[in-house]
Amino acid sequence: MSSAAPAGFRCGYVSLIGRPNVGKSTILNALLGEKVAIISPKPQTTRQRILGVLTRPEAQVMFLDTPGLHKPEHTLGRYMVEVAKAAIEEADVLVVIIDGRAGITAEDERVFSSVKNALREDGRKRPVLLAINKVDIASKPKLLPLLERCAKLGIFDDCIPISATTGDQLKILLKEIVARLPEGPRWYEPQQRTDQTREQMVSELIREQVLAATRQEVPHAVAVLIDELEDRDKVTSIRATILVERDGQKAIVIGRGGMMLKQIGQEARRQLERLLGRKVFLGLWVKVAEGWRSDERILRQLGYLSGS
Ligand SMILES: Nc1nc2c(ncn2[C@@H]2O[C@H](COP(=O)(O)OP(=O)(O)OP(=O)(O)O)[C@@H](O)[C@H]2O)c(=O)[nH]1
Ligand SMILES: [Mg+2]
Repeated sequence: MSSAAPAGFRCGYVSLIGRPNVGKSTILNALLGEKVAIISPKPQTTRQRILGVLTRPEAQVMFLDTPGLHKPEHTLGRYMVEVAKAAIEEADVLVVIIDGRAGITAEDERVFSSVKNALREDGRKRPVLLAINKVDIASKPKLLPLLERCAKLGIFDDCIPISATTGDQLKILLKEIVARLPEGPRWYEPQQRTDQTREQMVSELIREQVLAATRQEVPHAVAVLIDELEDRDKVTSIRATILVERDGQKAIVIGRGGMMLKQIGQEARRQLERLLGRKVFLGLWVKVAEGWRSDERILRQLGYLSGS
């Protein structure tokens, strides 16, 4: 919804782009001061475009958090890369993110090329900022040469070292973003933070707990289907199915004597009660759906193919 804007008010889409695991979602949450995207130490955590709206007296920033750009190996991966590329096209300002501890990797270079190609193809010149994240764990002596190298690439209008975890320099990043937004009225009500449905956020919070509890190939093979989400008198009743791809993964997620699933459920319930502000009953089931990441029917059911 638009409204009469004060003179000089700015509003636009800002896409957060980068390879998996550089901290895009952590940056989004830190800038908003609220959790709208899930985070994990495993790559390819974000699978959808996630809108995060920040409204200030002088501007409304519509951040688009995106899946990490990578070489896809199945239909879900191809969808994720498409989503990220579409967000590049949609952006008024692009923020490319790298991991300051890792420096510029081959995967980052492919991200830079994708950004350059997208800008060349659509012929619209847009500001591109580089955020060098995780400076809290980066080697200080290597940071300055990295910064110089990034500035020399000729792709970025500005390169800003930040830490999403400590909040270091985030204000500066935000200021540089806002300064480059087009002028115009706001699109969302000031109190709106995201366009995700309650069901999507619930599903994501449960998946986050499965990611936190498992390792290696299991996190990639997990999806969460919400079977029931119902506000009762005093509690919200949630029943969800955790999909995995193989029997062995099901055994891992359930754990010995059901201990792992119990732990996932307890932590997820705590997070859900915080999100919903109500007491939650949470029932979790684990189901094998072989090859779901290439199964269009299931992907659609999970909301991963809608609009593509
Ligand atoms: N030390 C440190 N860790 C960070 C920082 N930002 C993010 N992380 C960690 O990096 C990991 C990945 O963060 P995410 O925000 O999930 O990364 P992402 O880029 O969204 O990853 P995908 O969704 O997989 O593309 C998590 O373990 C974060 O806690 C930072 O500034 N400092
Ligand atoms: Mg993410």
